[in-house]
This record gives sequence, C-alpha cells and structure tokens, in this order.
Amino acid sequence: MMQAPSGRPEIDGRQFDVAIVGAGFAGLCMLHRIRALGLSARVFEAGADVGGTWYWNRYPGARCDVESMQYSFSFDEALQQEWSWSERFAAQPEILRYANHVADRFDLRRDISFETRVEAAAWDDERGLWTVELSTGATVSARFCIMATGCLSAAKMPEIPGLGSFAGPSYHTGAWPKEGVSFSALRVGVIGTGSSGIQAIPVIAAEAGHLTVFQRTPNYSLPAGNAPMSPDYAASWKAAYAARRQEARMTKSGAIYDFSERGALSVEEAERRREYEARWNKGGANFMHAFNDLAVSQEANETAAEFVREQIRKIVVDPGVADALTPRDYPIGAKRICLDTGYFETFNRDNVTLVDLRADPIEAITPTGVRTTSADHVFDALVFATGFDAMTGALLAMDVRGRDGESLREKWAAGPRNHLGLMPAGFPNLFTITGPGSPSVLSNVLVSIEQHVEWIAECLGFMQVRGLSVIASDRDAEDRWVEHVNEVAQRTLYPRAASWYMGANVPGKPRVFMPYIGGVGRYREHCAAVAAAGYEGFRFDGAPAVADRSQDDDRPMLRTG
Ligand code: N01
Repeated sequence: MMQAPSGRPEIDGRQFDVAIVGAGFAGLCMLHRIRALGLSARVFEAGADVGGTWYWNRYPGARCDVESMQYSFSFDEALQQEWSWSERFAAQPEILRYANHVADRFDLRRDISFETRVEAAAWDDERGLWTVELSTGATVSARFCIMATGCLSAAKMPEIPGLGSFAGPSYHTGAWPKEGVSFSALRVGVIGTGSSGIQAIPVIAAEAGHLTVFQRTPNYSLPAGNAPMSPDYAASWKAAYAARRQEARMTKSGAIYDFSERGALSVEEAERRREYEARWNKGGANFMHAFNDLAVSQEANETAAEFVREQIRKIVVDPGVADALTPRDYPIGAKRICLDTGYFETFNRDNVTLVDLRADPIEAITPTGVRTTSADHVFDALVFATGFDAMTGALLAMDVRGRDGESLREKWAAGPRNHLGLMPAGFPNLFTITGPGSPSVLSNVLVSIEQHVEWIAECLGFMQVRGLSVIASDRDAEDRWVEHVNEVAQRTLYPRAASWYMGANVPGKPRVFMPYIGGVGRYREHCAAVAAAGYEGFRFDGAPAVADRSQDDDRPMLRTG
C-alpha cells in the first residue's frame, strides 16, 4: 500500500459503509456479499495474507476434522464444482490454497488491508459511525462494523512460571512460523493434548530425536480414517450438492453425518458394540452420532466413553502409559472431540515419553526445558499446543466501545451477552460472525459463516431499501437470548467438562457455556423468523438516508466510501 506523506497508509481518514475485521473465511465471504449490495467495504487483517485459522495454524499435522466435501463454501455453484480436494480430510496447506483461490476468484484482495490489526472501535451516535483505529496508526470510519475475528484466533500461552526463559526456540501451534520448523534429531517437548497437540504429536514424533509429551488432561480421540479422496465420492457429492448443502444447513451441526434415531440404552450391548466398532473403524466424528442421546444422557455417554477407553488399552502397549492416557472424569464429547492419525500408537514409539502432569505437575519453564516436580526435562525446542482464549479473546483484545462509551470488555465481564449471537445491545451496527451465542464452534463453521453472512447482508439490504441507517438490539431481547443459550446448554452434558467452550482454560475467565447448542437448523429457522417479523428484538433508528423512497429498491443508500 502507498504511504501518505505523514507515513500513515493512505487509507487514513477514509469512510466506508462497512469495516470488516478479519480475512479468514468469514471475512472473505462477508466482503463478497457486501459488494453485491453495492456497498463499500474494507477488511482489516492482522496476517500478511488471507486464511485466518488456516493462515496461522501451520503446525505439523494440522488438518480439518470436517470432511472436505462439506468444509467448503456453497454460495457459488461454479466455485464448489471447480475445486477438487485431494483427501477425505484436507490438510492445512490445501485449505489455505482454497482460501487463496476464493480470494483470487472473487478479486477480494483489493479491499483488504493486510498486516493491519484493529486496535479499537468506537461508536459515535451523532454521526452514526464507527471509528476504527488501526495498528498502522491510521483511523477509518464506517457505518457498520462486522467482526469476522474467528473463535479460535487468540492463541493462549500457559501461565507457567519462567515462561519466556527457555533459551531454545519455542512455538505455539496457533502461530506457527510460515517457513516451517525442522525437528530432525532434536529433543522436543510438547505441552498440551487438545486437538492441535493430538494432531501434531504423531508427526513431530516421526521426525524428532526424542519427544516428550506433557499431558494435563487425557483426551478422547477417534481415528480420523483419513484417505485420499475417491473421485467417485467427490463426484457423487458434486452431483448432489444443491440438495446436500440444503440438508446440511438444517442439521444440528451443519454437516451431514450418519445420524442415529436410537438411544444407546435402547439396544442390547452386543448391538451397541457392533455400532461403535463399525463407526470407529470407518473413522471420523460419525462415532459421536452412533446414538442420539450421547450428548444428553450420562449413562448413554458412558457406553461410548468406555468403548474408547477400551481402544486406548488395546492400542497402547505399556499399561501404565495407557492408563495415564485414558480420560475418565468428563463425558466424551463434552470437550471438543479430537480426530487423530496414529495418536495413541505414537506412545508405543521408543522415542516418545508421556509425562502425566496430574501426577507430576510442571513447576517452571527453565532456560533448558521444563521442570516438573520429579525431574528437569532438557529440550532443544518447545511446542505449546495450549489452545486459545476462545470465542471472546479476539473480540476483547480490541477496545470496542458502544453507545455512551460503554466498553464491550466491561459488558462481557461476567460472560458474553448479545442478541441472537449477532449483536450486543448498546453496540449499534456491530455484528459478530459465528460469535458467542451462536452455533459457531459446535458446527461445521463454513455453514454457520454463510448463514450469518446471509442474515447480515439481508438485514443491510432491508435497511438500504427503507433508508434506515442504524440497527441496535434490545436489552430485553438480549437477556432472553442469553437465558435461552444457557438453558439449552444446561440440558446437555457439555457444562460437565472444564473446556474452552466454558472459558475454563483461561484463568479468571467467567465459566459460561459460550456457543449456542440448540442446533444449526433450529438456529437458522429462529434467525429467519426474527428477520421475517421485521427484525424482532432489534430497533432501527436514524433518518432515512434519502428523501425520495420511490427509488429505494434498486439504489444502494448507504454508499459513502
Ligand atoms: O487447544 P485446547 P487446541 N499446563 O484448548 C493444555 C480447534 N481445532 O489448540 O485440558 C499444561 O483444546 C490443555 O490441558 P487441559 C478445535 O475446536 C480443530 O488443541 O486444559 N497443559 C489441553 O490439553 C479444538 O478444540 C482442529 O487440562 C496445559 C491443551 O493444552 C480447538 O481448536 C485442530 C496448560 C489445549 O487444548 C482448540 O484446540 C486443532 C498448562 N498451563 C484445533 N494450559 C481440527 O479441525 C493448557 N494446557 C482437527
């Protein structure tokens, strides 16, 4: 970008209809849709290129856990027909290539400012504008501000004494170096056994001289069953895309699985085992849909959990290691289920050691490695697979201020609050895509992104043709929605695990179940009903942008940039 004489980018002082924060899949999709409304938009992205999650998470083994044929955009028929996936579950480089393809195909880059972080955004009631402050020193304004910041984008380093004192290189899985890392012949320590650690550990173990895994909580993990994409399978999906995408939109999780109509306890034990075995052998998250009550009945859930524990005992040769790797104290699925390729098998390797932090906690990171109660572990490199300040972290990293200077950080001090997972009351014209209070991380997120993008775009279109300039959510509606989100979560087993869904991985973060678990299909219907009823729970203010309403239907009225 050319620099203005002041040294600030020439974008300084410009006004847009819409400011979009983030150029991951949500930001790209939103920008494309905003352009179709004839509005001006600018996307601000901290990374040097598009891709969001898939730009930052380049750790070895990074791979999607939703099947490739379903983890892609549906908004453009030519796009979904022309793109070919090489594997059942695509790896990070291929998904990043897809994000780049989308950006190129729709010529999106020209409206994106890269290496530009949004530091603050403040609403000005009199001007009906958001003022957005950027890390480059520039300030822009926009009538609407759309947060496409991602739910797992604020990497979380653990709070361990001595962090930063390690003399060798250290890496967080969620901010992996672009140029890659060689662990060849090195002594490597990995802290964390969530989805990222579970994917990275087998790949690092195959390369490293020695790998030590520090595990605090054992995790349930299922074999991914990844394989090269079968051309016939891809073709069958492409031929039926219109119907299958529609079907996926109305499912609970935004993806088509082999859903069961049966409860786990309604069948004999032998039948239950046959069902679990078939799904385990086929691989993927279909296992979690073997019976329809695994997320709500502790007794039913225990049958699936015990099946997985048995598999761990079968795979891991050393009974002590198997025992330490076995999760027991929370329901399967209540923490995000992991999919792996050879994770438990990795602990049979001679060059891999498991340190059970429940028995031998970390005391400190030292210049040479990690000190636990019983030993000093010496490393050449350290990997932190310690997760994210999920769902709210990226939003609250910015100083967002609504009406009368109300701070979003203060508003959400006891947990996120908004109406429909889309707009916090007191923050007019500010939308979040797949934020807290929406199905987001519990769903095939591309389906949820498209649903939010479409809802927001239709709302802006509704305002355009009516000459409305400001939309704000009602506090009453917000209260009701937050209550509903909590109430639905309490009917499930999810709150029984100390998960990042609950904010439990961040010391001091309120323990609130953040995503909406009522299901993607039901949520979609609810959002559509709200819009059909004239945006129930939202209020429109502001004078019409033009006097003559007769031409509203075919003329964009919010264009300012
Ligand atoms: O992060 P996590 P993640 N000392 O929070 C441990 C998505 N994702 O990056 O469980 C020691 O799940 C922590 O221990 P504990 C997916 O939604 C998807 O792995 O808190 N250990 C845990 O083991 C996923 O759920 C894909 O006791 C510490 C680990 O670090 C989400 O991202 C791939 C510690 C963090 O696990 C996050 O996954 C990757 C400490 N102080 C990610 N602090 C796919 O699509 C934390 N830990 C497949």
